[in-house]
Amino acid sequence: MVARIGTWLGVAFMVCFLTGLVSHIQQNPVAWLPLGPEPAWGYRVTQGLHVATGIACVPLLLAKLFSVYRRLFEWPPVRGPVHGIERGSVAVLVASALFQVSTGVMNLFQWYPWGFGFTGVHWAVAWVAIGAIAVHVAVKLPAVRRAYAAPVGPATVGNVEAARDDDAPPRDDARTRRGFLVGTGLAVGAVTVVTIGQTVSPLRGLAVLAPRRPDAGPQGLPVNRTVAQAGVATSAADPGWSLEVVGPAGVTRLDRAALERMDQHEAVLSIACVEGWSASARWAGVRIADLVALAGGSEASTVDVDSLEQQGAYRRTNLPAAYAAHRDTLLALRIGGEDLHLEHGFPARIIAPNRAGVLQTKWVARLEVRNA
Ligand SMILES: Nc1nc2c(c(=O)[nH]1)N[C@H]1C(S)=C(S)[C@@H](COP(=O)(O)O)O[C@H]1N2
Ligand SMILES: [Mo]
Repeated sequence: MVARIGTWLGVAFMVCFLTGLVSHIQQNPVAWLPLGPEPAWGYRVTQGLHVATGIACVPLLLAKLFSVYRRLFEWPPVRGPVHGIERGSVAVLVASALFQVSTGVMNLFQWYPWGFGFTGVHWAVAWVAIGAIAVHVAVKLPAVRRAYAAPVGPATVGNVEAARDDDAPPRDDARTRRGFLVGTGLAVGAVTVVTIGQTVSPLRGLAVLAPRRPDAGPQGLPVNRTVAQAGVATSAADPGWSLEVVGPAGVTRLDRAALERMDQHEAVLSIACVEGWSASARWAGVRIADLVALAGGSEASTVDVDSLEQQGAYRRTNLPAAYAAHRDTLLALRIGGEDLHLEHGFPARIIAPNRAGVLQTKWVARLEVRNA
């Protein structure tokens, strides 16, 4: 039973780790793994999986701890060097796993009662957790093999000594273990069903525990950072707004009317928030590639994007060349045929395929085109 719950937990953690890696690299690009705008749905899937498997880890981790907790208090705590290393790795594993799952869930609710930056610490501790898991799996592999060789019946006991003693537990114990596995499976199913609707829209009616519903908000789209939170209520609504475009050809200013006179393009793209919700919309506006050309840039240019927002971690972002040149990467002016709502980034915002929600900058003030 312990081996089985451990396997599920290991798989969930691995998926969480790999999808988290994708999210981190997208926000902090590295040369060895250039992530691009294709496939358009990529981030929606990887981040949806990241949050769904993270949530599934809550009951799995509790079940796993419950099934082994007596051993956590074994005496003496250390019986030798190898045993000491193994016990130490378990301590690190339990602490880091609890830390990752709880801070991840708190981030879903944008609740930060701690004094450190969430993303940096969540990223660092992910490596600690995955390392401790690797050690734990390596140490436990023989026991896991033995466990899988037998059914979850009387002969398989997590505690091998008991089996050797011929001290086979009564049949009811086998039933209890099977029941515990089924119960854990049901708990995982239940937490998934009440949250997955935040990204799988046909199930949105069931998403009673998801902090964001994919259709709750102006223009049928949730809002993460509001105009008020960003402090742009006045500047974004100012009719005198114009976009500053800076590049090798010089500085150009374009007001909304000028942007509307340029070639308009449509793209159906989703906002996929790091917090796991995602929602699709039909966007329309000017291709970033056209603005890059106007500024004297090329297909190899990158674009720095500045928001009207004066503070906040996401007031400034960068479009790598592959994104800036993509036909569906837009400076969006409209959603579903209507002018962008102020909350969604009026007068203009970035929308690009396969891009983390945090990078889909709202209330754009300035684009700086840089040649590589
Ligand atoms: N300027 C600015 N743009 C921003 C943000 C922000 O904090 N500031 N938040 C981002 C995040 S985290 C998400 S998920 C999307 C959400 O877009 P929406 O509010 O239109 O749904 O906007 C992004 N754009
Ligand atoms: Mo987000």
